[in-house]
Amino acid sequence: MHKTVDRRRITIIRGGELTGRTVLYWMSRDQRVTDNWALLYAQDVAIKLKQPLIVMFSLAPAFLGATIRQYGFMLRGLHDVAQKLHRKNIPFILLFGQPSDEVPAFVSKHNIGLIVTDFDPLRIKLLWKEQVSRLVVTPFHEVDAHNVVPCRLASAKQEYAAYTIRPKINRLLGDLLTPFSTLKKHPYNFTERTEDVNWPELIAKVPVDRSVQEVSWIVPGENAALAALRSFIADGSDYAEKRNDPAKNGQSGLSPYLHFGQISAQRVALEVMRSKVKKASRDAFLEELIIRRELADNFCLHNSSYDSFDGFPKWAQTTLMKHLKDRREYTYSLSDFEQAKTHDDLWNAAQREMVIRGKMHGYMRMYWAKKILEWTRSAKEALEIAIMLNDRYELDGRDPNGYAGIAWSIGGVHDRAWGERPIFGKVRYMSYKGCRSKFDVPRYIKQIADLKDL
Ligand code: FAD
Ligand code: FO1
Repeated sequence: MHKTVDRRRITIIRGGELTGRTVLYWMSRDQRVTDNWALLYAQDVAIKLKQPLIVMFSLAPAFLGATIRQYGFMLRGLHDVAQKLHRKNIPFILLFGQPSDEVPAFVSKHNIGLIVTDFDPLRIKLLWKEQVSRLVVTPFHEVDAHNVVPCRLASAKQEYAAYTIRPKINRLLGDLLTPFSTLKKHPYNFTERTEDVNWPELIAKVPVDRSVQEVSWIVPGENAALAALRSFIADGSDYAEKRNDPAKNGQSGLSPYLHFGQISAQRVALEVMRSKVKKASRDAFLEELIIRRELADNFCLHNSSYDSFDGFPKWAQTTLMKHLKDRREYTYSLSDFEQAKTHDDLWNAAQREMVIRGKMHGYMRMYWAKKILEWTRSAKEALEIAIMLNDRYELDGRDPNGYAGIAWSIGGVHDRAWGERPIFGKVRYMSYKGCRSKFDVPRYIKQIADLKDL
């Protein structure tokens, strides 16, 4: 039925004969025009059927605690998407409200012949799709446009750790880490009237929590994402040495773009692989970008308790329960944590970095989450606080990487048992002293102190 999109990326949610009617791409996770397999597949089918192609985004009012910080970034990116699609003769339509209500109504109103959507392992997204597929009779196909190796193909079960999924992914990379085909100017017109979105008004008026301000250090959208990739490639050669040093700016800074799908991980991998970045850094980066990131999707897809204590491996649940009553030298409340009011200046700096910049350094995220375990009364409480703060302040929050990263830090997910100690049991411990041996702690603290308050 199509030549450019590998069939293994496609899951038929609802089958049925494809009749000659408009094809819809319900865009959700992969919010970009270039390098988007779901969009390319939808266009292939529409051209085969000689039909118009339209793209729709269903804007949910309150998505997993997101604030104007994340909605602003996302909507500015979608503005880019709408403009790019217009130039390809593909209308972009924004719906507002619960997707389970809006999408079925839209499908029947516009007599859609095929719904294509992108893959997302989060519970809320699986629920939306399940609700929509119960309310429509239209054929409904899902395309994994987020992963280089489609999540459903890489493994049919929850993988234990990076070392168990790595061979399964590497075996398929040759086939799937391919160049992208190009989106054509669509040859068939959608004749119904669609009203343009007033983006500045929408961003000013969208009814979301505005208590966390937008950030200005990063420009949203596909073009800015590609520029960020280019600048990472230009000076990413010491990624291997610098990536774990919060005092140095050694990460790529791509996670907000990857989270909102404003850039394709496959595009990032292709460009890094053919770049002059030194091999050790290329390998270290691709391990994170492909193996770690796709392991997180695998965790969320196959572990429905990805954001709760029951999602931890049995050994971790047992050891944490055994140490539940251990004396805590410090215990802090959610607001102590949120306002960075602990006794630990390094932890406070990481918290302030997240609150002010909306992006905590990757190395500090591990220390940050582990200390929440140490300074609360239980792993359950620690998990709730870590997820709530991460998803409220991080631009890249509400993402499988976050649920997996927090579960790794607090519940030993994708990690092994370590020497037993109070509170942590056999869950890996991290200490202030350990950080001091790894990087210039005072320098990092000073840098954060110099960040101007928003
Ligand atoms: P780089 O080092 O440049 O990495 C490039 C890309 O590789 C990242 O954008 C990401 O897609 C992927 N990657 C890197 N490290 C990891 C990892 N450990 N797990 C999965 N993918 C990874 N990442 C998020 O995207 N959203 C989150 O909410 C989030 N929360 C986290 C919470 C905790 C407690 C921990 C330990 C990690 C969390 N991570 C999260 C993973 C990781 O810290 C970030 O992806 C990374 O710091 C993003 O910055 P970067 O793109 O500059 O990283
Ligand atoms: N996806 C949607 O389809 N509709 C939304 O309204 C929406 C809001 C949103 C807000 C913050 C955020 O971080 C993500 C949001 N997403 C939304 C989902 C996002 O596109 C990703 O699919 C998931 O968050 C990651 O899997």
